[in-house]
Amino acid sequence: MNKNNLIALAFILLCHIAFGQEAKENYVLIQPGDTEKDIIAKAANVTPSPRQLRWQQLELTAFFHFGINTFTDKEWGDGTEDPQIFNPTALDAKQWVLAAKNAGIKQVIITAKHHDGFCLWPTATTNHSVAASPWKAGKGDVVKEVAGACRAYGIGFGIYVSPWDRNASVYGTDAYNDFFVAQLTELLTRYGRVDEVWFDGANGEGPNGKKQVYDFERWYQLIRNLQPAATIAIMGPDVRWVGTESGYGRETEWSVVPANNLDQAEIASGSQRDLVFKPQGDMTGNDLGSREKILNAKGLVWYPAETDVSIRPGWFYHAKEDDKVKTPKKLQDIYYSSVGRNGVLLLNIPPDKQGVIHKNDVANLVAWRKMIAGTFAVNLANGAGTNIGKSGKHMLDGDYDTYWITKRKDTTAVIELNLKGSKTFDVLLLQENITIGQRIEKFVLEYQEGNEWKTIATGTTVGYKRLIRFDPVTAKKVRLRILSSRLNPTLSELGLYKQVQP
Ligand code: FUL
Ligand code: CA
Repeated sequence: MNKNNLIALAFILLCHIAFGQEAKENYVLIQPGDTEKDIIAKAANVTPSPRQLRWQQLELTAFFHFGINTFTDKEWGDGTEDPQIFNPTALDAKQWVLAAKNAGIKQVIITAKHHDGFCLWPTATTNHSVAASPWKAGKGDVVKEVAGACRAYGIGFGIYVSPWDRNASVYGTDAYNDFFVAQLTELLTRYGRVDEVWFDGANGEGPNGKKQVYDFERWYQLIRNLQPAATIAIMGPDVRWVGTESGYGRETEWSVVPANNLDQAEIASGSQRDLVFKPQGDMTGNDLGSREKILNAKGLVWYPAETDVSIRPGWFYHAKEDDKVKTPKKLQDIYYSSVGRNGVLLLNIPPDKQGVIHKNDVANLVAWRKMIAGTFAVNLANGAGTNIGKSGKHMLDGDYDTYWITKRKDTTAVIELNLKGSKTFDVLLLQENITIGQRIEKFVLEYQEGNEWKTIATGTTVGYKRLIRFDPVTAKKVRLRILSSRLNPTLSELGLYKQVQP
């Protein structure tokens, strides 16, 4: 061990002594001597990085799948498409962004390049781009229009760039990694701030029949250098795919999961302050982060779930799907099963051949928003008296940053709420303060009828946000019992709501 390593180790030890635990990080190593108790406490102290926290708090994000496939009426292009067919007659990126924003969406991602390799910006890397199309006489730039609209309306901007490229002649050779770096560099330097970079896992054959070995780590480093605030999603270190494209996440969703490829030496030396590799392990199974899973891990990492789904059956626009747009009720169900299950929703809204979001999609988005905004407008627990003293107010003030936490070593709690009169509600909202860690493992909501406490709903994990729906209950007194947590549980917010139906 060299001198620098020794100094770094001494620093880590000092932190242990000073704080009784490791400084807050979004990953931690499990040491051979760690007891079960140590490991559970370590898991409970892993927290999101600032870019992960910002992303989680967006709750609602959108995809715009748009490109050559919009004009061929296909889902996947093969890279032989003629750029001449790309010709939206009325492209209006402001209309896209406004439709998203009006639905409560806080960030959008444009498919700058899909598997067909056609670039929506005038790149210097290939002729297979908008520059070779008749749209705006080859002077157009879709990425720029979307980035500009996001800035104009004050929402986040992200890019989808497909590593799989069925057009690039260099695909399948080392030169492709340089080609991809050049494309990313253009995208990350020309359009101002980029908030999310989305890589999917498709790795098929290119035009020469070869597959590519992707140099992901080089790409991650480039993104960290050029856009340090951007989350790198799916095939990336910051955000994990929830595992389905249905819009439904897990009821038990831990944001802290095993990562067995953390580098002990790099972490100990302090050179690894920021994850620049994808945590490995199965991230699509039913149980990712239970006690059983983490006890056998070599390391633990904050790696939260993103739930992607399209508002239509396909990812790209097809006129034949105009009457298959998900209904407001279906979107509402998806909201509760994604955002309400400790995930971020990434809802795809594909612009049509004209270059606008179809009126059916817009109408359903508006109606969906009305239901969600109406439901969560008033917390029926507001002003309730509690049995937990002053700090009880912190979970009822509508402010995520203020929170309640148990005293001493309590990992369970009973929180009684004396509502301001008899209230009728059918939704429970819980939010842990994830800047402290994710801890709650089991809870039950009950109401008082006469002298009896009756169960309304039970749940396991909470995380950033947990929403549970149930048949309407009318009560004056309710209580939340936290039955099990990994360390002191926290609650930033607790809410009771009555659903607004369409
Ligand atoms: C997948 C792609 O193959 C689909 O076309 C779509 O872009 C989806 C979001 O990711 O991997
Ligand atoms: Ca609060």
